Amino acid sequence: MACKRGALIVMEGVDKAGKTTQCKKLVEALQQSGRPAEMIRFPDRTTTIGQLISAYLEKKSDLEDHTVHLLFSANRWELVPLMKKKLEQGTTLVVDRYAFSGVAFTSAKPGFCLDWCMKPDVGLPKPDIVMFLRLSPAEAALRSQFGEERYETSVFQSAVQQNFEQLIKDPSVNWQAIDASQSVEDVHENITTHSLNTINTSQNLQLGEL
Ligand code: DGP
Repeated sequence: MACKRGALIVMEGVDKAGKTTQCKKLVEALQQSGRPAEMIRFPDRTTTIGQLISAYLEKKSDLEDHTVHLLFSANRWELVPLMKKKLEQGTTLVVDRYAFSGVAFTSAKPGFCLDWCMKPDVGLPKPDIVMFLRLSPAEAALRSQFGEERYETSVFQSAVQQNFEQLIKDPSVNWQAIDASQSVEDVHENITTHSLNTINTSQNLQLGEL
């Protein structure tokens, strides 16, 4: 019998919403229950393209806005062969940010629309579920100081939040909004329930494309 494929589970939201913490906890919980699972994080700063992105985020270099948008997308595309292989082998991938961050962040810049921003990511593996960790910019600001990286300002994050609220209306994507203002454990429980359902249902479905 062919091995059942893993699920592609994506976590999205503004900075400080708890995505990284929740991705790690979910992977741990899945592994402990005997389900193969791995975490992937975008941008992947380890590749050559990722290093260009990292320098840009750290404000060590400046890049034209369209150019950096395409680099973020290329950074996702370069991992596609590995992602597909892992999914086919039955490993569930828990992904910290994906194409939706690309759209929400770039379209928060003047002169960019959601439609143009989505184009370079069309054809990427489609997540079986995208969990939107919803946290108001005011609550996010209370969690801790923003760092020094580009985009880490309340004004920019508010624009990003509004863009996410538009994106989650797209019925072609399986969005699940999660109240990220709850305790870490409550959010984790909520995310685990949705993830287990998704793993069970997606194994009988073909992996789609964005
Ligand atoms: P993180 O390593 O998760 O803190 O992400 C780094 C920053 O980059 C964060 O502010 C979100 C932003 N970001 C993530 N993906 C994209 C993308 O595809 N495009 C743009 N413009 N920004 C992104």
